Amino acid sequence: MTGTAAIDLRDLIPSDLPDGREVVAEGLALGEKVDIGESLYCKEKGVKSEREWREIAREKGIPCTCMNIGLSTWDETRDALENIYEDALIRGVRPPDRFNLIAERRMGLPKDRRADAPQETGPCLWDEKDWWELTQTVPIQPEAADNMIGGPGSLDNALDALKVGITCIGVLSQYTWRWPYWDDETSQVVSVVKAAAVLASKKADGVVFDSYLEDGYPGVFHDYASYIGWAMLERYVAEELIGAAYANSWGGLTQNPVIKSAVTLALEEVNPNRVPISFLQGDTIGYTPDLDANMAVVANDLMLSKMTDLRYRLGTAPLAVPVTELERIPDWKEVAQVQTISRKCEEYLPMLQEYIDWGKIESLRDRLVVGGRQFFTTAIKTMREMHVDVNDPAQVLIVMKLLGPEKCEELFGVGERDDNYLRGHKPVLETDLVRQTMEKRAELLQSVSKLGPDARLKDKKIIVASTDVHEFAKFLLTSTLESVGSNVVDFGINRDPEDIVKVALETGADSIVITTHNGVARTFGTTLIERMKEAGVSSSVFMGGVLNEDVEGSDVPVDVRNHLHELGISTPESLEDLLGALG
Ligand code: B12
Repeated sequence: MTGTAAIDLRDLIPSDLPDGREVVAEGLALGEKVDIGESLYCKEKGVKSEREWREIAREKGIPCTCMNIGLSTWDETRDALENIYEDALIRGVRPPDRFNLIAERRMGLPKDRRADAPQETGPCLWDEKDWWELTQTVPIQPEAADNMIGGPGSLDNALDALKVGITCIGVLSQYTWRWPYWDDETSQVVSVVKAAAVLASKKADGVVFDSYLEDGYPGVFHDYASYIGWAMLERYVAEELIGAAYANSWGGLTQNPVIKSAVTLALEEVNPNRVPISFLQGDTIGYTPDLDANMAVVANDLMLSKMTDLRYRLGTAPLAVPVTELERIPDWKEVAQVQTISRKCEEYLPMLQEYIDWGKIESLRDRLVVGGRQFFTTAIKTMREMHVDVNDPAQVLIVMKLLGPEKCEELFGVGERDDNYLRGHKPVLETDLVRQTMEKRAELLQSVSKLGPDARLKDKKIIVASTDVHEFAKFLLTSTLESVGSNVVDFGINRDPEDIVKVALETGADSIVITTHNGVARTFGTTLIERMKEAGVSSSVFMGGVLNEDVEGSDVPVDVRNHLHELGISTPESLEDLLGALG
């Protein structure tokens, strides 16, 4: 099934990787020199850190809420925060407790590399004033979230965040990402470990190192038991090897509220120090283009998350997802709208709480915990057997990253061995997004087979690539094209235009099919076509996914399909249309 027996994990370690323990020592020393600022929120609550407040809230049964926010610039994001705060006061609901700053991907690069890197959706923080305003604009506590810790610029961000009073900083799982034009794995992992050690030096002050699991390999795992095992591995590195307080957060890629409740409880079971789960992300995959119908998705998702939080005193903060999720980044009104729904749901909790059969949810939790522990134990044992130093945080992190999600699950995954499943095991509990994607794939393949064979597609050489981390659409694209006999070159995810042109030259591809989601469609398309012209590559180009980009004068990204058409790039409406166009 796997062929993984042939992999020697030790071989994955780059020869220039320094001893992770020394990197930790450097980070601890750096952290000692930093003074943590005071945020408006902590001041208002009379606490030193967000963690301290969460622990009080969980004791007293006070529900907390969270939101994601990241408009195209920091100024727009700051104004949105003010608007959301005022809107809550006007409506008479409690304002959100916290927000995740969804910063732009450039923030993951070292400071001196940010200005010249390709721009995507989301704000960048350019100077001290921007950072300061994060905690001083309104009393809503920020998490320095996306693109803060994980990339090669992690250390810069950890230091800046602490200084302004941010005491929950993530996102560990994002260390598995690749940043545009950055291929130095060693410096990236060193920056992450050092940043984590800075946070470790402030553990006694309540500073927490967060990880939103689905941003890393759990987002593409097939089994929820693997989620739990992966979280245990991250916790082992962050807490036992580096000494930080590790919290996780999760939930966006799960539609079924019962499953979400069980997985959350399983994560709490493997959280020995009871660091409060930072936030419970709302469902992002149950939405349709019908915005009214999406209201039901938000309400159902929030109800069970909130009930789980209060009953088990988790001290977490459920995050309500705006109903426009499918389409683009939300504006402030859309965030405020679901925030109001979230607070209203809290009134219903006491009415419903006692009618839930928690026994069923707990038995699902228990199965996941057993599976997760087995995943973790197998991973550590296998690394040890292959002479990976499991006491070195840099080695463990880099080995897990370079192994990749498929191999991780094939090697350490649990559940009965069964070659009918893609990862060689029957999952303990199949993940929602993988199940949805497999159903979609079956539908697609059936509808394509109805179209009948198209000789023009057979043996056609087609490159398929994703510009970013989103890979489910790429999986559907390759499956569909392979099913009609095309010769598919799967060029993977997080690709730069220059690399695609190189492969097009090497393979003599007839067509290039790009899937993109991060709001970079116009810039990516323009660069790709320019580089193709320079290299004399004449393959036809197709793009799909979320075809938008930030433009001056709009706080949310706008559709750029017309621009792509002017460049000569086709944007078929569906995968079936793509086949027609390719033919
Ligand atoms: C899953 C997901 C993630 C997962 C990805 C897991 C993985 N490894 O694949 C995680 C959590 C990691 C993630 C991260 C991010 N995400 Co995301 N994500 C989604 C989500 C929820 C679903 C996307 C998905 O996989 N759908 C399932 C697949 C099968 O469907 P699909 O992608 O829509 O593709 C279909 C069609 O679009 C079409 N299609 C797609 N590509 C192509 C190509 C061609 C040629 C054709 C013809 C058709 C076609 O065919 C598919 C089948 O119908 C969407 C919101 C949503 N509900 O759609 C946001 C979304 C795409 N993400 C978004 C963003 C911003 C991000 C981040 C940049 C956030 C951040 N700042 O950290 C990061 C990415 C960082 C990085 N390094 O790249 C935004 C994009 C916003 C925008 N451009 O306006 C969205 C829309 C959410 C939102 N509303 O803010 N994300």
